Amino acid sequence: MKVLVIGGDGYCGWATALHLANKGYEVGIVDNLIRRYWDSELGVDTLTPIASIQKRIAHWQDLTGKKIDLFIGDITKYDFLQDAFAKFEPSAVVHFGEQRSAPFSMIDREHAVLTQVNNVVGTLNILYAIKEHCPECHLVKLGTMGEYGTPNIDIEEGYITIEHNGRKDTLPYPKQPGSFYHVSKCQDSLNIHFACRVWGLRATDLNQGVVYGVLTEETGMDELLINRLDYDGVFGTALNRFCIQAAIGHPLTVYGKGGQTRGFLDIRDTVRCIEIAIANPAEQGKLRVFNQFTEMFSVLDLAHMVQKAGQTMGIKVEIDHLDNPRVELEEHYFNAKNTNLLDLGLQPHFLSDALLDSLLNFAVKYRDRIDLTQILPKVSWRR
Ligand code: NAD
Ligand code: USQ
Repeated sequence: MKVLVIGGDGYCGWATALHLANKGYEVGIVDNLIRRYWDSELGVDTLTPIASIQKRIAHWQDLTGKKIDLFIGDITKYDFLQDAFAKFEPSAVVHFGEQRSAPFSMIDREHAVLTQVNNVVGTLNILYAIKEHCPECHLVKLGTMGEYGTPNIDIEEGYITIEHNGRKDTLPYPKQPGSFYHVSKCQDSLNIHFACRVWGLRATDLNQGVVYGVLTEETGMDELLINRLDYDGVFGTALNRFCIQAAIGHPLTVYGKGGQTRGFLDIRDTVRCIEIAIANPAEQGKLRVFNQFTEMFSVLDLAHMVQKAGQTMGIKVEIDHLDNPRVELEEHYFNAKNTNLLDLGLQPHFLSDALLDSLLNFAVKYRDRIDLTQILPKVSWRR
């Protein structure tokens, strides 16, 4: 089976491309390497020294004998995308290729527009490419739990059954995104749903929570295959940032009260969830939605867990409550369903002392690469 991994040079995409190749799928990577450019524009860098995509792929082939095709180009350019589809002829497309940082999308008007054009146009082009080249191809699209926001009722997986004035229907779950980035994901979901209903395409929207960790079976095989690990205030995410902050003795940057609760998952489960979604495709004409996270934590819970893990390693970890640069509820109800992937066989790697330990040790190993000026948040939702 041929799987095109769009955004295959990124954090989730690289790990997934190797995992699928290891499992015997024929893999092609599409990426325009824009994420590497955005990093250099902001003056930030991954904690880990990542090789060029060409070197990564060549080294993977040397180690395993497995070939990965590479298409370098921008999916918002339809001619390029069509050409990649015609050459590769995918039976499934996994779409990670978006601008994925909430703070990046809130820098200013230009970054909000860039984010929405890049994400919405890219996804729309993929829908057209599937319709025109391979209408039976299964689209597996990375959405986000942040599409739902933090409603005061349980969060279902994509749809909710509502009774209203004596009538009943199952409808898309209401969306309350928390940044212009998250809004782009909601627009993607609407476009994919429309294409499934009107053109009969099939898709799975994976509403993923915040991913943590860096090693997977494949990316851990050799240092040249190492994955990116972001720690800066724009692209770094909560738990990864906290472990890296702890490793250099920087107080943990909890925004506001820290009662913000989110779904989280280990990157080893990200790759497995994608494999499960591909192996069990959606029905033709349907948009299926899975909530892709394994556990829920508040930001302050995570900070306390990192503090405890640091103590056992002899590292003193302080927790700071910074003025929250975002506009979000700091105390709220949050109870999201996540049974669809479990029912299909996902066996979660729950957050453990061993994982925190290995992430902290990883951060200690590369601590000399850390730029202290990139740790505090600089982007405000209010400006
Ligand atoms: P990332 O920035 O590491 O990787 C994204 C990749 O897509 C990059 O290599 C980038 O160059 C590429 N890309 C972006 N726009 C492109 C375009 N127009 N054409 C071709 N390639 C393009 O991001 P990630 O952390 O791997 O996230 C991947 C996906 O998963 C995103 O859609 C994100 O919204 C979603 N997601 C991520 C997380 C997380 O915690 N990292 C959580 C939930 C959902
Ligand atoms: N937070 C802190 N301190 C930090 C960083 C974050 O308190 O140093 C808080 C934020 O205020 C927020 C929560 O932690 O309440 C999560 O923030 P995050 O930066 O870890 O994640 P987020 O901005 O939501 O975005 C990340 C990915 C995005 C994905 C999303 C999944 O960058 O691509 O869509 O996680 S979710 O959060 O479920 O929407």
